[in-house]
Amino acid sequence: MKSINNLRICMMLSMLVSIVGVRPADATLIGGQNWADEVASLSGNLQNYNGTAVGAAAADLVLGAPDSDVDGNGNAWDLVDKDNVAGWKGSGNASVTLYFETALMNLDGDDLAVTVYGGSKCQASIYGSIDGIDFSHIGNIVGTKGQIPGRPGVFHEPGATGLDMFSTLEFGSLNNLHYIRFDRAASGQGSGMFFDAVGSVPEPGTFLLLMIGGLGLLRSREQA
Ligand SMILES: [Ca+2]
Ligand SMILES: [Ca+2]
Ligand SMILES: [Ca+2]
Repeated sequence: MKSINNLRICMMLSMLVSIVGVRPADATLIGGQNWADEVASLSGNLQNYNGTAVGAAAADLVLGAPDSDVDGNGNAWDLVDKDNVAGWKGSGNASVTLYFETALMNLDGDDLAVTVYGGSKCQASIYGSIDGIDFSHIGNIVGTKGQIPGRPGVFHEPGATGLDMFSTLEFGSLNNLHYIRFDRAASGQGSGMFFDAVGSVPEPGTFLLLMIGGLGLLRSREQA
């Protein structure tokens, strides 16, 4: 009898484990990437591109997976695109600190993926922190001269690397970062800069899944 009870307990435990295992993954993990969960703090003039959201309401638009470049052409903001970004233009200081429930790990190579659109003179200084108190400089994202197409509001990703959709940063000796801070570091014409999403660099296998998912989405759009 005892062994049957033990078996039952084992079964219940394994069911529990599988329920836990199949729950819609941690909210932070979407598409295999660990995206920012909360805005820890912000200061200065933060807004989305058209200024329909400002301050905290704008900062919230950086949380979660990228959702602004709806037509997926790498530019914002085409007619179908959404203004789900936060950043700055014009002049003044701006800073936003994002919190990650699951710490960002120091991987081989780049560690942080930033979906960002900016002018040719945009510049942000990026800092990381384990505890939200002590911040270390991770790097900068800087606009590229001649990378602004002719029509206003249609920006390329500044300093995009081989990962194409993202600017990426390497943590150096840092690891397990829960906080990432973006500080505005340039002002005036061409310094506009808007962040769509901030997350971990996708694992190589995830790229394939994202590509397959993207193809499926294109197909369903074509059929619609
Ligand atoms: Ca677009
Ligand atoms: Ca690294
Ligand atoms: Ca967004």
